[in-house]
Amino acid sequence: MNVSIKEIAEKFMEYDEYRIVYHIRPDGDCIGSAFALAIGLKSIGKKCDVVGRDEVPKMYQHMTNEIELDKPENPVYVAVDSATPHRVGTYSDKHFTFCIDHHANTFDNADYRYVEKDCGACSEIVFKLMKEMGITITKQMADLLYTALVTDTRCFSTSDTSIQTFETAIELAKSGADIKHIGKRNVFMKSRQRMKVEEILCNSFHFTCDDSILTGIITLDDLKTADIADSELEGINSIIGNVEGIKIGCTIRELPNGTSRCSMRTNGDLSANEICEIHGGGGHFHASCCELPVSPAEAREIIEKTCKEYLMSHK
Ligand SMILES: [Mn+2]
Repeated sequence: MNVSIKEIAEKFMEYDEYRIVYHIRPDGDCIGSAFALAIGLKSIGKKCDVVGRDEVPKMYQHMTNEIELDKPENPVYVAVDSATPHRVGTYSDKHFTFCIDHHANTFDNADYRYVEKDCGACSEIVFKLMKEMGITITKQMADLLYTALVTDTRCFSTSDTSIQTFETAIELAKSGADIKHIGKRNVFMKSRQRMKVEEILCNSFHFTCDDSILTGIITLDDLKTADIADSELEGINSIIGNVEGIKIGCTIRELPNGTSRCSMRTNGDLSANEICEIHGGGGHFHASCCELPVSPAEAREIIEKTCKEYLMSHK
């Protein structure tokens, strides 16, 4: 059931034990949102833990390791930043009482769902919810929420960045978020390994349709060559969408199970969400994903064909 922010805040207050679940292959937004909400709930006397199929990416562990969580015995489940039950991975068989998200959301069986489609980051909504519950935002919460905000909007540059995004940032800065360092450290600074894998990606570029469609590939072997883990690639899918003149860009990443995750970026009136829906995926208007059960090379052929057809039907 879809509810208002006020209603979901009221419902939140009714329970005492929570398990917050972040999505598979976690990013800064789901990690920052989940842990900020957890310490916020703890600050008003609730019992709470945070779980996910995959571990917290290394770059965020310095923020989350120090957080002491509870061991709730009979928690209600909360999904953050997860568009579908598939996104909560090994927890998808659980009953979810709450779902808080900013994607084209199909988490239909959650009891109480609050979604702001295409808002900059899920943390904007979590911030709103915490304020609505009367939680005082500490520096620790602000750092987590601000990290989520800048990583998902690539430092206020995605088309989902809005006035609300900036207003949230201001309030988080006032609550002590380390605005001098968090953006640079999490969005712009790159390791040598990261530079290498980006070079490999750029070398794999293939332009079609008068250079309006661009695809790139990162294989598991490429990760070995660059000596980098998949969990350290956050934001890499946005490179392709920033190539001048591109209408549709797709970064195809080989997954350990042999499938290919295709991250679509579009510009202007073209909807990445609509293109990904053709292959059972989804996400945001300009940034979306789908998974194809084939190799990256085969996925490239399929995706280029789909994009070409989509482009032709939207001229
Ligand atoms: Mn997000």
